Amino acid sequence: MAHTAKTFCRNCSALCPMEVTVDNGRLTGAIADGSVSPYGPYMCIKGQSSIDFHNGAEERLLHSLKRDSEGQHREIGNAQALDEIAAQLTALIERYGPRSVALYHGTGAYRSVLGAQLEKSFLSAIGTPNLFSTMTIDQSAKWVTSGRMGFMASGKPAFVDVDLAVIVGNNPVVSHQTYPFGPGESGAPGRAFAAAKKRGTRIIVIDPRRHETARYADLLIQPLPGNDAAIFAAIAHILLRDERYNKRFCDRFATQLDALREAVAPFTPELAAARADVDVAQIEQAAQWIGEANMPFIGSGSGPSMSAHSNLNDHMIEVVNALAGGYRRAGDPVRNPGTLNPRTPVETVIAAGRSWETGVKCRTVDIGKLYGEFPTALLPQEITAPGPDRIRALIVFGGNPVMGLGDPERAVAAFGELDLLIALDPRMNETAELAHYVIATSQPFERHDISAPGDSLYPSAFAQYAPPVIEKPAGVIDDWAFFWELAARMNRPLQLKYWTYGLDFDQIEDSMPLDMRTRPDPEAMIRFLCKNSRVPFDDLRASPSGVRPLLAPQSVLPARADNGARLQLCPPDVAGELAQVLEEAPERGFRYQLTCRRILEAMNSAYRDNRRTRDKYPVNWAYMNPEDMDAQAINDGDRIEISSDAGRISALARAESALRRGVISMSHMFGGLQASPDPLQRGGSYTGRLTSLQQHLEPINFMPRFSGIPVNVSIATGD
Ligand SMILES: Nc1nc2c(c(=O)[nH]1)N[C@H]1C(S)=C(S)[C@@H](COP(=O)(O)OP(=O)(O)OC[C@H]3O[C@@H](n4cnc5c(=O)[nH]c(N)nc54)[C@H](O)[C@@H]3O)O[C@H]1N2
Ligand SMILES: Nc1nc2c(c(=O)[nH]1)N[C@H]1C(S)=C(S)[C@@H](COP(=O)(O)OP(=O)(O)OC[C@H]3O[C@@H](n4cnc5c(=O)[nH]c(N)nc54)[C@H](O)[C@@H]3O)O[C@H]1N2
Ligand code: SF4
Ligand SMILES: [Mo]
Repeated sequence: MAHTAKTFCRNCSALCPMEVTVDNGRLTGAIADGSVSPYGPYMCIKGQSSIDFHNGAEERLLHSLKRDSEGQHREIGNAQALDEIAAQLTALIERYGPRSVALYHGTGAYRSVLGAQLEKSFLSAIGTPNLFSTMTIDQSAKWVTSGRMGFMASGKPAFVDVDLAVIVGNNPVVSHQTYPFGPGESGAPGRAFAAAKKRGTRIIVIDPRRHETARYADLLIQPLPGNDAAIFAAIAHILLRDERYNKRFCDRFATQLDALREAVAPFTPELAAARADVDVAQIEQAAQWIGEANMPFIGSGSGPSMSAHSNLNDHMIEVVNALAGGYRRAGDPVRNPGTLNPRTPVETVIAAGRSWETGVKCRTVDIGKLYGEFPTALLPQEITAPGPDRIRALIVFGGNPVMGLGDPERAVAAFGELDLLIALDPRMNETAELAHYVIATSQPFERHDISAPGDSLYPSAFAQYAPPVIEKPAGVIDDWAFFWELAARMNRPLQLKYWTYGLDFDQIEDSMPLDMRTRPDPEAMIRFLCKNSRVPFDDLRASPSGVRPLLAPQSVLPARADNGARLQLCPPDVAGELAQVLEEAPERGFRYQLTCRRILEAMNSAYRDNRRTRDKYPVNWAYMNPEDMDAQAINDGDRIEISSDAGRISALARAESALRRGVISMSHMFGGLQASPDPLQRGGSYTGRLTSLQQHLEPINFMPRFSGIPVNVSIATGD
């Protein structure tokens, strides 16, 4: 008998509420559940694909695997695998110390709530500082900015309160990535943009590509990539030149305005326009609108964070947001004050912490932690550089780092030197292929979750509890249970805490010590996470579509006293980086720059092999401007060679007039690790091959260059 059940999707941070149909122990369908959702009914194609995946598409793993001495993966029971892993980790820690163990937290781990919390407890229990995540190969430029500038504890305005949205290198209509990095709403993003247009919100998009979100733009600037620092330095220049910045805000909350004035003086709009190859008038226009706005939100996505001068790009974008006073002020509405984790925003500056300058450092570079993590681009050398405390065991939780890192020669070789590589994943991805153990984990619909990852991101207060709607296959294990079982075997007691970014796990006092003899009840753990919730757990359990608590209007509180902290608009290292940009000559000998791009159908490497994706993307097309194609006599569908100074790939060209000239736009993590002249045969082209993990790394977070990569293109010859 078929029945329906309420749950929510866990593929991305929109966490769309959905209603699934269960028939004879199988999921047969899913529709959006808009009954309580803060976005109304909404679901994207990946919501459907997660049903296919659950039913075995993409060769979902139904049991765990162990690699034998011939390199073949063979089925192994979870209890046996856990016994062996626990024994090996214990021996490594005894012999080499806790630093020999590391963990990589991938995109699949963020929305596996109990797993992610027990992961933190596990690392703390064994005492290793070696936590890496996708964030340092993504947008940790934002973390660097808050570490160098400080940030406003009042937070940024909700989209409904914004009168100007500036969207830089971010395509939320496809990626659903918005708050707190950029303006918008993650669920039903198109609807939110359409409503904003109706309200009269001005929208500026700065992106080499006229992308899906750009259809809502009032002003579209299509720069050459890697020039956001120059563009925003020029906008700061104009705002200061014309005295159009928010003087009241800056006098009260910012400092180093004189240093900033001096540093951006040479960044005339003409200089930025020439560098970015755009009209000066467009930069002047953007600055004028920013100067006129009452409540602007200037934010960015992965584009500027992945291109040259990543940290500086982000810093200058934030500088302009600060000059415009783009933060909530005392008395401003707080549309979502948090449900599970209630917050009361205060109008005060949190001082620049520069966490990477103190505390525990990497082995191979004198750099400390950024939001509790080491830079992922350093992971290969932290494994390979000789020394007693080198990383010898790596747990990959919901990730595909050998593909995500790029530079396969270096990354794959380093992973090959590990004594123990464990992949915790429901897919046999490229990293799992290299792993000694692949632990097959359950699917979201089979486990207990709570909407903690969306708690501060929803446009209004909302929470949802998702118990399993279907039983998990016998051979798979919940992510959290993997950590608990391992810790139990290693005699390391775990504690459940409500950890969120910015907190030090060890310093969180409120905890639920776990019984290490009997597997904890996941519902009891979720109940603990709801301890401070505005909606009691029992009410959440009784309302499977979620709850929107009725709250009295909340507003930002004034600070009780001035804590003395100010936003550091132009610290000396930032001024130095700006001076460097000024002197820099364009990278010679390259005709194009390759930029990043996400597709609706896939989530990085996940769902790339779903049939809904493959219908449209037998390969990740190399999109080019048609005039560029004509100039090189390249036709639609032609096989081309793309080469950077780090490597080369073959790809299939596709015309896209929405793309400006001089840019090639491609999605990442297609094509597999093996180089191949035939993209069709490999299901695409692996763009990571064009990135180096030794050259072009940023200071502080060691962000590699994944966008704005200088490349040349030629028509492929032979096979
Ligand atoms: N459907 C789907 N959703 C996803 C993902 C997915 O794979 N698929 N991935 C998730 C992840 S891990 C992340 S990090 C987020 C990312 O979310 P977004 O950042 O919104 O992702 P992209 O679509 O890559 O958008 C980046 C944009 O930056 C532009 N760009 C490239 N270089 C530059 C530059 O130098 N300057 C400027 N101004 N623009 C530039 C590109 O043209 C592109 O439009 O999305 C998340 N959501
Ligand atoms: N060249 C280039 N490189 C890039 C990028 C780029 O734009 N260009 N983008 C970068 C960015 S922004 C990111 S975030 C990284 C992505 O890097 P990764 O996170 O390392 O890669 P994903 O492909 O997202 O891997 C997610 C894995 O999690 C698994 N998974 C999904 N749900 C669950 C779950 O509930 N539990 C468990 N255990 N596993 C689960 C999926 O099956 C998948 O294998 O790549 C980075 N690398
Ligand atoms: S936008 Fe798509 S992938 Fe993201 S939560 Fe909603 S249905 Fe899932
Ligand atoms: Mo990402």
